[in-house]
Amino acid sequence: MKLIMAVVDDSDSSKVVEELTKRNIGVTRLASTGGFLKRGNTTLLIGLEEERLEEVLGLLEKICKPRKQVVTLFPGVPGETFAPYPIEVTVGGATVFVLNVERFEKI
Ligand code: 2BA
Repeated sequence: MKLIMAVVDDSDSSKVVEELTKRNIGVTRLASTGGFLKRGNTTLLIGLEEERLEEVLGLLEKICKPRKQVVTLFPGVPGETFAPYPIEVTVGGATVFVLNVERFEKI
């Protein structure tokens, strides 16, 4: 068994959860915050049989399209001036970790 941890954009998460649920694949949605942009994103925990790994990775790739966006950063270092500045970053896409599951129980 495998566990996928996927960090996705909030705006893509509902579609991913809907597709996984349709396919009878269990998923847990966690509210998370990116360290760089310091804004909300979604972390999905997806436990699945290894045979379905590629199917789910393909689904994430199809739904979570990377796109460019200009965001305004607010530097928060004490003692420095707090001049907000815009930068272009890639959002969307999915940051995916695939872990081996040693044991899986539903008790
Ligand atoms: P954030 O840390 O908020 O990063 C959002 C996006 O900002 C990143 O997208 C990247 O395009 C850009 N970015 C990040 N650090 C940067 C920097 N130092 N300079 C310029 N641009 C930078 P992704 O790389 O697709 O990451 C999306 C989210 O996935 C991240 O949100 C974070 O929550 C998570 N993530 C990415 N890499 C990770 C890792 N190695 N471990 C755990 N979580 C990770």
